Amino acid sequence: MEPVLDTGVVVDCVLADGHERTLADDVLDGLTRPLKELPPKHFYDTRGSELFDAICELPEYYPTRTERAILDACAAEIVATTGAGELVELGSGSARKTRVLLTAMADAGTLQRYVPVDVSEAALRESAARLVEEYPGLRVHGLVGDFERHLGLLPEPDASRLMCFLGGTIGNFPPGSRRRFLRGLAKRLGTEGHLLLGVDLVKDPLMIEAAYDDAAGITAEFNRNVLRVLNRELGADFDVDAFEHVAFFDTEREWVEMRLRARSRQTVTVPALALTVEFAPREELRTEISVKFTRSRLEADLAAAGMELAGWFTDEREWFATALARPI
Ligand code: SAH
Ligand code: AVI
Repeated sequence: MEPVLDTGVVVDCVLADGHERTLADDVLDGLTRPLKELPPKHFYDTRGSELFDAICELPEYYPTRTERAILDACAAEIVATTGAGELVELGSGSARKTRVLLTAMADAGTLQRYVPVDVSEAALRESAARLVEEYPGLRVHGLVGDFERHLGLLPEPDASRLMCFLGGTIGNFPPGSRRRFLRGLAKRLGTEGHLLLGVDLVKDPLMIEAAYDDAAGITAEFNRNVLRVLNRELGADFDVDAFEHVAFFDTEREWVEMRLRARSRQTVTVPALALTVEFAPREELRTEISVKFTRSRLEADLAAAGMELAGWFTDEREWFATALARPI
């Protein structure tokens, strides 16, 4: 029998195809509402993940580089406080900033295992392969799945657990489900575990709007990519160019919204769902909200989820924050 090569990487995949991501249910539910809406997780096929990586490099998109600078400054302190040996990462994507945490754990001599969770299989497999090469002795146990539905399938902790949710992705949840989600995370930390949350902060609306409507049009392409996913996965016939990208900051709710606005009347069929959807001229489809936080808003969310702040790290201009939380 051929010897099985021990690459240090195990990947559990619980998503068979687009349907497994609840795409069909979400489309049927979301496109038949008075305000049409789709959840943002469907952006992230292989092309969507690449477009997101390109967004992270844009001059207007400040969250990625600001969060990285915060992590550079505070990773050693976080590892010392938590004694973490295992890093679980939700929505890990290409795991670029994760290296800052893994390096701090390696430097402290605690690093054992990395557990990335993402719906984007290609991004997860590529980053897992690169990380085991970069960190000798690191074990990676990935989960290709939906962090809203599959966290029960995470491996049991095998060292003190630090769970991280970077990039401000927690802001893509509406407020009610955000608290429910955080409550679920608290249960997976164990008594010794910690949660590290990246949150984008409330600031000048013009700066936020520019970050979600860049001059090069990459965010617009990322936004329209969800229509390509529907065309491919469900046989829909969206004319992708007939929809324009819209991004605006809602000052009352303190979140930025991305929408797709029909340039003219559109009739779209979705054969897989036996569905026909009409868009009036200028009718909008909401594709994402991205909540901007204050420290007190996050503290209230954590309290509602049975957690408390154990650390709050931010940049000089207070554009972004990295919050360390633990169960009460
Ligand atoms: N953490 C990275 C990537 C953020 S982009 C960073 O900070 O730059 C959001 C990531 O979450 C993407 O990789 C996307 O594929 C993943 N994602 C979005 N919704 C998800 C869901 N419901 N379950 C699992 N992964 C999800
Ligand atoms: C993944 N998430 C935190 C990004 C955000 O900023 O809300 C997704 C994104 N949407 C547009 N640009 C980036």
